[in-house]
Amino acid sequence: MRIYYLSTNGKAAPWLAALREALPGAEVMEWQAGAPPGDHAVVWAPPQQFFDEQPQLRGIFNTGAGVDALLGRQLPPKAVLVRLEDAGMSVQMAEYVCHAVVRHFREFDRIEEDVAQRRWAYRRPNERDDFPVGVMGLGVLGTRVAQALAHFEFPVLGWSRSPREVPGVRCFSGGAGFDDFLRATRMLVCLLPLTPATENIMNRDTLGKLRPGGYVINVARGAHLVDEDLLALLDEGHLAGATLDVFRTEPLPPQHPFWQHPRISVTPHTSARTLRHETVAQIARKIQALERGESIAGVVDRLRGY
Ligand code: NDP
Ligand code: OXD
Repeated sequence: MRIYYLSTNGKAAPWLAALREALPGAEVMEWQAGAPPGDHAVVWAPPQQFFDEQPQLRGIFNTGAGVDALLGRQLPPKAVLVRLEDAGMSVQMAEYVCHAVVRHFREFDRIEEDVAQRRWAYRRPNERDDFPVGVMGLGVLGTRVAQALAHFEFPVLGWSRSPREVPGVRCFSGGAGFDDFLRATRMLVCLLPLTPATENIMNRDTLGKLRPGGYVINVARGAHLVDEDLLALLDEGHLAGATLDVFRTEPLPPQHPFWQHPRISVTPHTSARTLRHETVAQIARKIQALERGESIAGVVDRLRGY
């Protein structure tokens, strides 16, 4: 069995070593143009040329949860496309989102400003019930995030494509439930996959339905958010702020207004990093299962887009 590893970050060596250790019977190598046919590929955003040269691939394993970049390629029709399921990302995502929610709710930014001025100032505590948090996407990551927020006793709402039940979370689904979900939400978290149905989903119309003083946390993909609409709603005062980890263009261009905006916090696509050990272990288990002819979880439905 031959397995190719392809990444855009130029750090192939430790991945190759980890894959070889986890799959001792396999020939694991970095792909080069003109290389012989492989059986499986472990990839992040590979060039189209790779798929054009490897039409016989049986498994394509993404080293991330979101497969939007891969679905933009022409993939070998028979290969199963497999996404990462958690692999250490859900706890990171829960940390990140809880941090952003708590920082806003507890007004830690303002406290830091006071402290910088050596000002010993108390603020009236906010009421938790006035800060309902709505999580769009109740999959592997969204469910963990919603449950973590519920532990902090925020009112938590969730929205998904099909009906879901998550203890401690008021769940809505589909187009029919979207308006009610938005109108009941003040702090909106996006953990949707990027698909034709979810692109630009955070726009003037939808963000305008959030409760006054709304707050946006985007940890999914930059194309979920219409940048200009967010800026307009912040300027108009309907929204109080945003924490953004993902952007339409990454790295975020130096001249982009998000960098300097006083009520936007920017992080460099770092809310949930791919962890090599967990990722290789999960992918190796799935390759072995496929080789035994077993079915595996995390196979992407290419028509649905996630
Ligand atoms: P999952 O596939 O497990 O969950 C996706 C959720 O979104 C499901 O609940 C699904 O509904 C819901 N959904 C999909 N389409 C729609 C729609 N049209 N309307 C309403 N709900 C919809 O994905 P993960 O939780 O693993 O990951 C989510 C995304 O997070 C990834 O696709 C990726 O873009 C992003 N991500 C970002 C990272 C970062 O570092 N910033 C790191 C990792 C992931 P249903 O339950 O009905 O299927
Ligand atoms: C992912 C990501 O999709 O890191 O896993 O963005």
